[in-house]
Amino acid sequence: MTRINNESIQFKFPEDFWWGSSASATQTEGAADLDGKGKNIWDHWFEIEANRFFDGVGPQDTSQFYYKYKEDIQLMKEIGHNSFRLSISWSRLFPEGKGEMNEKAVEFYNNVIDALIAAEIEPFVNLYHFDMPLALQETGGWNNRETVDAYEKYAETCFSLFGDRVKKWFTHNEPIVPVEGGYLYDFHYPNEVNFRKAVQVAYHTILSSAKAIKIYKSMKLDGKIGIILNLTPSYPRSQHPADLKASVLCDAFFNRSFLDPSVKGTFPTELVDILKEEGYLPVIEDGDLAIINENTVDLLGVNYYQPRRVKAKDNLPNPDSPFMPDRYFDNYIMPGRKMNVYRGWEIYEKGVYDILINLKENYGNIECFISENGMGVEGEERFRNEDGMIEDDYRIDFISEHLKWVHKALLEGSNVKGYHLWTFMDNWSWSNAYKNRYGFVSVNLDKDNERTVKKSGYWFKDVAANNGF
Ligand code: BGP
Repeated sequence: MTRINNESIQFKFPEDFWWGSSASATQTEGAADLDGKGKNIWDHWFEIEANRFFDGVGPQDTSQFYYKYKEDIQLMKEIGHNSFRLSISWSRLFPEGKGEMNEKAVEFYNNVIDALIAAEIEPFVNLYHFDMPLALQETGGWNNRETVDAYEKYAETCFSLFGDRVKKWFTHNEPIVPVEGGYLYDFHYPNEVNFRKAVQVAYHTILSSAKAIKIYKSMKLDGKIGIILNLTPSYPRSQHPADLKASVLCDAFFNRSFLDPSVKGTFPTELVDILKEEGYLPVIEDGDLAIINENTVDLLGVNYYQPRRVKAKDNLPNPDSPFMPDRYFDNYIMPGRKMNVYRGWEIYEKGVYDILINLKENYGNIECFISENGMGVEGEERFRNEDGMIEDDYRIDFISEHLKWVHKALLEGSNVKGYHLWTFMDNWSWSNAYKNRYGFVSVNLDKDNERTVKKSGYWFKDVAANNGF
């Protein structure tokens, strides 16, 4: 690859910009039942309903980071990473979610963290990425307040084990997704449709985050703690008041529900009013709201894939149907929108800029970074050239078009500190398994998970080396 001539760099980022990628334990580690790891809800769901997973491939068949982490970290270094986000598997560290700790897990995460630091790649560590230990799910998961206590203990353990070396912590990744998937729309275990539980689960997750932040601060470790949220700007179909109202409520349900308590320590009034009026306020204990109010994040990870487009409802909701947020808005299919046809997600690059400017203007310009952004593509093998490299120019285009908007936000004063692609290497995804490939690095499932860097990986190496493109 040719090094970009410095003068030709049009989009220049700060020297200390974080360049890297993100991943999660369940999606990469493998060794799902090895070395004392307990089951989580994914191991369990696959056991009971393998047909819900693409090609019948479950979480034990991931890219085997557990065995190959050394090789992977070398590859990260090779393609210019100065930072990498991973998650700790709660059920690897505490096989039952609480109680006895698994020393093998401590050894594994120590090794990974040390190897990253030795390669000059800063570890960003997330505590929870959709992977509830099964034992805790069996007593209600996030719907049960005792899970918050177990999580506090788990978080504290991680801080004391690894907090001397890890300086960027995250309490949760996309906490609204398990709420939507597990309790509203049937794409995560336990596949319930129950708005009351959804609200309680969301509330307990927010509380757990604030409690973990409180513990972290009390330990006076040298580092920052944040949360990672999937923010989906809600664009109204038109400026008609009914469409505008639909977009405000959609935003309150799907963005501000977690963004406001995490950054401001308060809940959006629009949402609280609805929950009150409809009788769905969660059970809140004395003192909780003060904890949430006083323990907001230092740092916000923004996952951005696609916006939401909404319009006022065409029809009044059926009063007998289960209560759902969707009774306040309909999705709107915008004519001519650009799509990632493989994943069925809209591509709207400016969305990332709108998010960053919103954070600047309405959230105290909180320190943030793009913690996930990426393009899942099916059948990438057809782009492999004679030298064995996948020529994923569409991914280079996707990343650079988003980075241009990040750059514009930066110029306008956004406090954005980095960009992490989802994901480092092709990995297993929640029920889609290996259908869509996202990585800078391809993984050959038929050849002992052999890794080869894609064209985008080499391109990114230059971007990181030049702090721009
Ligand atoms: C985010 C998750 C990731 C990842 C990504 C891509 O929501 O944090 O874990 O999976 O989306 O989505 P998918 O794998 O469903 O295509």
